[in-house]
Amino acid sequence: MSRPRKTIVTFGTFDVFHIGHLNILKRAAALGDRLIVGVSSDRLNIEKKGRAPVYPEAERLEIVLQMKPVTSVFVEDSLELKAQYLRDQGADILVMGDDWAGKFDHLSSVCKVVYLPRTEGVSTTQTIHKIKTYD
Ligand code: C2G
Repeated sequence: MSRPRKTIVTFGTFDVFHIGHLNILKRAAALGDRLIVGVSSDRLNIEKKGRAPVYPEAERLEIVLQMKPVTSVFVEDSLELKAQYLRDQGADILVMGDDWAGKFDHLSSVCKVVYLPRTEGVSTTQTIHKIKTYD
């Protein structure tokens, strides 16, 4: 009998896509057989961060979907629905960057929860600042 496929799920905004985003997708995918990414909605970003992302949700979903490590994407519209999203997607492992360390430990009743280290020295906020201050 063939081994059951292991499904990895991760979440993020992935605005102004950069190498830190790609690194976490690659490392997350390496933990299983397929990687499903919940891309946070514009609405959720406005609610949680007070502003819309630079790239609209439809474009962020398409960019993430076309990344080699990614099998499929869906819209994450609420941080509180994580358990439901994980069940719907058949997650075996939830992967989050370690900026979220400890925040999702309660979901270990649904699937395994793994935090991976962030890539140093790159972020969407820094990139936006860099572009703004170019003369
Ligand atoms: N990341 C990383 N290294 C960086 C920047 C980001 O590893 N230098 C990771 C983050 O830890 C996260 C993913 O890339 O796992 C996406 O980052 P963000 O777009 O900043 O995601 P965020 O807005 O924190 O997610 O349920 C979570 C929400 O969707 C929000």
